[in-house]
Amino acid sequence: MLTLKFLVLTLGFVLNCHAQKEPRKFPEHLLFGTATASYQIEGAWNEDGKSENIWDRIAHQVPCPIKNCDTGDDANQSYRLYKRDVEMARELGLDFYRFSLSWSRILPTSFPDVINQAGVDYYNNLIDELRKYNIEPMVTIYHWDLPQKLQDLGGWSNPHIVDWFSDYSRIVFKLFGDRVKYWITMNEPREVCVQGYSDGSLAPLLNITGYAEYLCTKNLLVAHAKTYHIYNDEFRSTQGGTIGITLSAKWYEPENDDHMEASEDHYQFEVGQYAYPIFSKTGDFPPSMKKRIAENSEKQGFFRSRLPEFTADEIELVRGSSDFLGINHYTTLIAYRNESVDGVYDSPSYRHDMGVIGYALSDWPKGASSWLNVVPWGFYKLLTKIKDDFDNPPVIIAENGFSSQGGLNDDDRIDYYRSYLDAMLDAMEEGCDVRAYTAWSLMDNFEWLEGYSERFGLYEVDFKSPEKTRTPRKSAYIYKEMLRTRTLDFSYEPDMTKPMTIDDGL
Ligand code: GBE
Repeated sequence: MLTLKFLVLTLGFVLNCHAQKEPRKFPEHLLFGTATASYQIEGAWNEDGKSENIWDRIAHQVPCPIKNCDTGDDANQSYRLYKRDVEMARELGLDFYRFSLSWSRILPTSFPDVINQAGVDYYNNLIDELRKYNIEPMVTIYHWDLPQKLQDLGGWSNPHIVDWFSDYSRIVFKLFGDRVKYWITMNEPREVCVQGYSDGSLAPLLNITGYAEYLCTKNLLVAHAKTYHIYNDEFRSTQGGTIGITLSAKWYEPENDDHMEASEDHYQFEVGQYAYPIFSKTGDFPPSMKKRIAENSEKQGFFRSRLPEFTADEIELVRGSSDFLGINHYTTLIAYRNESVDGVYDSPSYRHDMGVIGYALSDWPKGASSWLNVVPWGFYKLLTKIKDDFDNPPVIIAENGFSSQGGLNDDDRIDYYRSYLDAMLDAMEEGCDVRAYTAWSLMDNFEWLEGYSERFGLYEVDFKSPEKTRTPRKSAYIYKEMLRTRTLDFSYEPDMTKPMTIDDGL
């Protein structure tokens, strides 16, 4: 079943793992960071005037939907311990640190009428602490923690969210934009819309598949675009930053030549539904996606496509509304065309509209997360496709990383980072315009419905200890050396008996 090309790639990967590879230099201009997100690390869920968001709501639901009934109530307590977080960023020698803002901490009513000074102080302190040590803040405005009140009003399925979100954005530009030069409007809209509204695997845990995720997608894109233009028109000339969106993007390798179209459809339903409107000349959803959903809708008796249309004004607004394309990439699957993914043709469903199933090969190494297959050549293929499809946009790798069950000797995570960075360098040699690379994550944190059971950190966190003690893993030592030397060295072995040092001279 496998194509020759595929065999050669697989073989190449296996050989790469075992032969001792020569060190490779990273280009001078490539920036390195790590990432976290507000709900996953801050804790302090109801302190100092913060109001309830959709993750607080589901975390407190009975029976609990989250593994081991974990919650983000305390998480890493970064609300209190942010100085330790910045200290770790210094230990690693990061160029930037990516974190997100909690909407309900800054605007407890969800709206601009009340600004919670304690919440603003927290982010000011974090930003100032980073800048004191020459670490650039990279700020995600929305990483999944919608105020519960807005969810009660329909959340991302209500078109009024365009105003709600852009009002919130204008406030954070005003508050923090004098010191923040990298803005990401949204983290992974596909996960917000599909996992949140259609397959019930992220808050708000809705299952309205084939319908709600498309409303969400459209509103979210327009909200993103309006925010981009607010930045452009009101802040860019004085603040001089850069602003974009971050998409999740797996690679889907066709099972064989018969499944090329399936692989393409999957890419369009995952990445294209956002990237195409923003980065192609059309300003609209990918043609193949529009066609598949329209045809299914008609067959099912709808009077119009379940995928809403953009107005001419919205197309103008969305087209070109990103300075860079943020990519969160972790994994690869094999794409297989199956027109009846859910076993039902007749009822509306995102997966049925897409008509593709993905599966992993049994010999692929895996992380602790069920979905995480280690396939570095998929990263290479994804990056070169993005370059070809969208006229080589500037790319920020906003997340890439590996999950384990814990432990300081994380050689599997080190292999992951080395092989994925190797693939990224291959893509850059092909001309892909990658400007920055971000490891997910600085430290273990609240992994959504998996609670604390899956660990992505360069630093291990002892969630039972009062100080949420953070300890560098072997991968932290490796990342530090990589950043210090700007070299991908496949054989460097750190001395973990030595504590991490701070070498920024400050
Ligand atoms: C990111 O999402 C998030 O931005 C970050 O917050 C999170 O902690 C990190 O990755 C690690 O997960 O049946 O294959 O669709 C797969 C990563 C669920 C992208 C989980 C959806 C990973 C895509 C279930 N995945 N996610 S299925």
